[in-house]
Amino acid sequence: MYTQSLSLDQEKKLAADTAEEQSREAAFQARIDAGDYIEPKDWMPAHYRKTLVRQISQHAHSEIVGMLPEGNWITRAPSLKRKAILLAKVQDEGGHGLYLYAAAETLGTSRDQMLDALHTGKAKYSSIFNYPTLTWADVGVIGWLVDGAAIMNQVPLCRCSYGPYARAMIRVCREESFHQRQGYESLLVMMQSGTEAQKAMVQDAVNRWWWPSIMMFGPHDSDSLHSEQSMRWGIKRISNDELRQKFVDATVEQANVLGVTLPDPDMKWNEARGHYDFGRIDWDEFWRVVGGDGPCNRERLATRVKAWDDGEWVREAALAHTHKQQQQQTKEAA
Ligand code: FAQ
Repeated sequence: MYTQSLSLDQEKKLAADTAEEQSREAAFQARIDAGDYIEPKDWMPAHYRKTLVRQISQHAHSEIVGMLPEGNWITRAPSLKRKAILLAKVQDEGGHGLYLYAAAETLGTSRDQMLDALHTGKAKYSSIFNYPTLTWADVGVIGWLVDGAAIMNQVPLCRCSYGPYARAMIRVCREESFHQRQGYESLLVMMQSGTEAQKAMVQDAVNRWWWPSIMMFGPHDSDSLHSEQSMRWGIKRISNDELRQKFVDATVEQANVLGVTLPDPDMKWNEARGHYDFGRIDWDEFWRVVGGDGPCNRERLATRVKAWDDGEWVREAALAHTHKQQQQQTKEAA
């Protein structure tokens, strides 16, 4: 008898909790629909928090792994001017990682947890950074195409419903615009006043980076796991396919000005759609790279793990200093 009445109480409590949860979720969705920003101390559904931690931390990892392909060229930049620009760009990417880790931390996940997930291969980062930078032209093409794709994807994130992420993205996007322009300008110099070999080097880099760049936007909307819910929650504002199309339309014109050919025989203007049609993306390649088997996945991860291990003494020293300061403050307060 006793057990039965208790379970009845439990059932009532469960029903009340469910009703309360549903009404909280409805109020939360209403705030999002009204265009409100959600702030760290506000109530949010557990899955909203989880989705944001996943996306923001993947984004942060992409920024710091993204320092590596271009970082390889800092010592080999062709002039002092190009070296200074590249140094500044790579440092900016590190800064973007830091703003983004800080934004993700406001959701209750520590930086150590996020980095551990990266280092153990549990967390993803953008597929694009698993391709090698074989020539100097690759650095320009990364600025033009990779930063160009990143801007297309990230400008709508400045209106993301989660305040700390949206605010971080405003500064990130301003810096990415400079990155895109420096890349395009360096290619323009080579295409307009370079040697035939330099022009061929630019075309070769475009051939290798084009398809991976349009893969950056993620799977087609029909295959995207998270898009529907993320769009309902105002985390994503524009779908993967729509962003990819906007990027293709803008880039074809830029390629014409530059004088390079995009390596897609099916690329052509479609009057009826008012957009460029383009060829089929090799999704097998995309998922292989996302799954850890791209040309540089192992190298990239090993470099990040080594940087983390080599930096241990810095973290220890910083923590020891903080600890000493705290002890001093306690002594002074006593
Ligand atoms: N690479 O359901 P969806 C940059 C995964 S920063 C690897 O569509 P979602 C700056 C996805 O995580 C570039 N994985 O997922 C720079 C999910 O797997 P999960 C990074 C990918 O989240 C420039 C699964 O596929 N930008 O470039 C990729 O709704 C130059 C299903 O996909 C951002 O992170 C991919 N390309 O949409 C730095 C922007 N695409 O998590 C240095 C913020 C998809 O279930 C030099 N992120 N996946 O295991 C986003 O906008 C979204 O997260 C998407 C994916 C659009 C990337």
